[in-house]
Amino acid sequence: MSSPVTTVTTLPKITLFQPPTRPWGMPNLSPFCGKLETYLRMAKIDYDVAPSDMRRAPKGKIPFVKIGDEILGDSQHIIERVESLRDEKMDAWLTDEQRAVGRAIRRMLEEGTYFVLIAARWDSRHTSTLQRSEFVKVLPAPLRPLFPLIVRSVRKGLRSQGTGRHTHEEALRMGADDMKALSQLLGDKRYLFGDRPSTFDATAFAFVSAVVDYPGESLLREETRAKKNLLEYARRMKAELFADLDRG
Ligand SMILES: N[C@@H](CCC(=O)N[C@@H](CS)C(=O)NCC(=O)O)C(=O)O
Repeated sequence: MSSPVTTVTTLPKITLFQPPTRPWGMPNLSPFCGKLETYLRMAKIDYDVAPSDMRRAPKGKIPFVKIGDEILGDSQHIIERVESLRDEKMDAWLTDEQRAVGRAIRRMLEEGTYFVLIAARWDSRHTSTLQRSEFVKVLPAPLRPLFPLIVRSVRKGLRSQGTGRHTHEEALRMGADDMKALSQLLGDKRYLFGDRPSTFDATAFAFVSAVVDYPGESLLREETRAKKNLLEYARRMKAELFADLDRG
């Protein structure tokens, strides 16, 4: 699979290692993979996609990339590395205050809301159905019977991170309030900071899609879906960047 966009910048060849599926009309099961691919498409950078073999992941997480001969992990480090190689910086037009707000939004979604999203998806109502159905597709066949162990390990991770110490309702409320804040910050603008996209929109879009397109019911999903500007934002970003998505 390669991107449908036209390359405008000469960069070393980029291979994006990520799960190859696009479940439920979202760019990726992983919002961090969705974020990185959204950025590459916004920046009109050509890339190839290859399946993510975790044994090669430098940080033991997805996404990771190969840029020329260099293997790099972490969506943000990758974006910063690619930006450093480009003449045209995507966020050059932002004020210092907008950058600071963007950073706060990004860190809220990636370091806070993300764990609520995981709590919602790995809730026992969804692990035996929705979550299982898509997650096993990206696991090597011999690991698929180990899904119940993965469920246990995800829940253990949530507990040690802290989100898992709250009741399910408390955690979902925190995530829904994050999305309410995002909706208020977006207002009626096309992108987070006006008529032009910034790298922060890659995170915002990937997380909104990861919440609203996931079919499993949760307070996080229902309250986010009630924010019309977030739904419209996700719809626009998909139309602009992901015409090759199956649906949604
Ligand atoms: N800060 C990392 C976070 C990436 C991340 O948490 N990826 C998850 C999938 S959404 C993962 O690989 N989890 C596997 C694990 O933690 O073992 C980034 O921005 O890339």
